[in-house]
Amino acid sequence: MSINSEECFDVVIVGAGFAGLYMLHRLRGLGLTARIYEQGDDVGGTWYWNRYPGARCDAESLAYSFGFSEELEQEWQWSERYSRQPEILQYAKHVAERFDLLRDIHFGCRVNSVEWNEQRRRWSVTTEQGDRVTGQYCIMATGCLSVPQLPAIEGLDSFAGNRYQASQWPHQEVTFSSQRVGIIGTGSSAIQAIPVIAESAGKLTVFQRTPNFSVPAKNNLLNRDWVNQFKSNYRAHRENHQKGIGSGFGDLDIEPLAEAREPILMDSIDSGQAEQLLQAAWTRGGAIFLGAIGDTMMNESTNQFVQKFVHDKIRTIVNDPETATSLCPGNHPIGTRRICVDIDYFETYNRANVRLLDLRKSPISKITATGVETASEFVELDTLVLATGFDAMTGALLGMDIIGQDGVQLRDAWAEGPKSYLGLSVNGFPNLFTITGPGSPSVLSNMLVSIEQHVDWITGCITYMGDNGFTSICADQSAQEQWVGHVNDVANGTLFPKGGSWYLGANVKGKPRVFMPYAAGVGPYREICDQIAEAGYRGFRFSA
Ligand code: N01
Repeated sequence: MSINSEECFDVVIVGAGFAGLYMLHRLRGLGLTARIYEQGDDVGGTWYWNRYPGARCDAESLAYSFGFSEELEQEWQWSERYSRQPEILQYAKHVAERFDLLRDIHFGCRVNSVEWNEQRRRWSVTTEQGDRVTGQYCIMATGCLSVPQLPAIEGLDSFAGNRYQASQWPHQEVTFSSQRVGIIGTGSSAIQAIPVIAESAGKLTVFQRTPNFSVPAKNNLLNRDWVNQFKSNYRAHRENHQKGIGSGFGDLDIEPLAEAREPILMDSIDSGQAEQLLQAAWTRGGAIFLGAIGDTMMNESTNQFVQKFVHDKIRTIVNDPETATSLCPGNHPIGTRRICVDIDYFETYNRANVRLLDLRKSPISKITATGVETASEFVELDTLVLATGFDAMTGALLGMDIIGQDGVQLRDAWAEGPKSYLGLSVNGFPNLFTITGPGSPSVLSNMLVSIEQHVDWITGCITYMGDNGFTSICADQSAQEQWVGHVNDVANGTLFPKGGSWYLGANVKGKPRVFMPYAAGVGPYREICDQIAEAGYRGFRFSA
């Protein structure tokens, strides 16, 4: 264990996922010194940890990639429409090497304390491994879905077979052949893993508490001519992802959405046209299905129309009517929980070796050494997979001691839920920035689009401070309150709060129920951030 006595940096970054990597690159461009601390043993963040079978991105490869370097975007070749986890991890490594970032990253180091020193106007950052450094700025690039959530089920630890967690998957190969496998959870992770595990497992039992809406990815190998054509117009596509109506997931390239400047609302079309739009989006594949009818997330009756469309699809795909009924979500409007994007998920239930166990009819009572006991039966298992989600958005931040002005802990400041200005800065925590923090579009958007926007904004802000002789910046209390109020108002104007999802902290016992992301979309959010910067960073206080 090496103890460095107070190395000083301009900036200390926590996390070497895409946010941390791009942030470091931009800070280098400003001539600043920076150190990244990363808990994992390599770059990649979420793509380093989430190695479960079938893990891949639910945004399209050419949209889920960096746009800051034209050379990078031209030279890197994605192989599939939705990239697999190993390819995305390879891309993260390539970015780190190409921009010579590795020399400023300390791996295997978990930051446990970040404390503001008012006299020195610097952050002291300490790691569990004994490093202690200071930075004028501290930037949290800790990811929104990086703290796994284990189910509170009696006897979980007594299971004597193989136990895997989707978000902490082993680095060595895991095989399922001829085994009796059980999986708990039916969120995005499980919906990707189930079809792949089913291919080799002897028998797969899916323990489903809440069915989820999922749309087909329609994945394919990318055609080089199509890619070249797309890349020849990359700037226009990027602009569309950053400012368009689809939250950055890709181009709304179905008729007549491609030409529409405004979303097409249900009121402006008849039900036959609405069906056609949904069918076109379903056939096209991907999460932009939710954008096919523009008021799906705002209007209850539109949402019900879209729900019924998906229910009908499930009933058409799944042969067994009882299983199909169990798979039809009924307790939340579509899109209010993160929509899943799948490859043959519903089709998998037609396999003879796959069985859905509906926990709403027969809840899990306990886990024993040999399997899972429900109210109606005991399921013997060789292998148990947990795909039970994350303590999202605030988990990683509140897992550290972040101590701001007057010794206030972030976890106390956020006791009633996260409060920030723009999801970037917190009152009482000067020179601390959060990339894709609560209060910004983050998890509702293509994360790469949001990461680049935040990093660019922070870079602009630090440049402005240097140019004007400022040494510290802090969000103003009243600006923060107004922003939090605005984030809540926007959420309350949508159906999101009805989802009871991790967006609201509803999956973590005792977590305040606050809708955390900003739901107005990446385009409007970017405009607000830019206007605030142009107005001399309105709502922030600077000190010389
Ligand atoms: O987690 P989740 P996830 N007994 O929270 C169930 C992103 N992501 O890891 O809903 C039984 O969605 C729980 O049931 P319920 C994406 O943003 C992206 O799958 O609480 N079940 C639910 O079914 C996504 O939304 C990608 O009733 C229990 C499941 O576990 C986010 O990560 C891929 C239980 C958790 O689902 C999280 O997805 C993967 C219990 N005690 C993930 N406790 C891509 O980009 C929990 N559950 C592709």
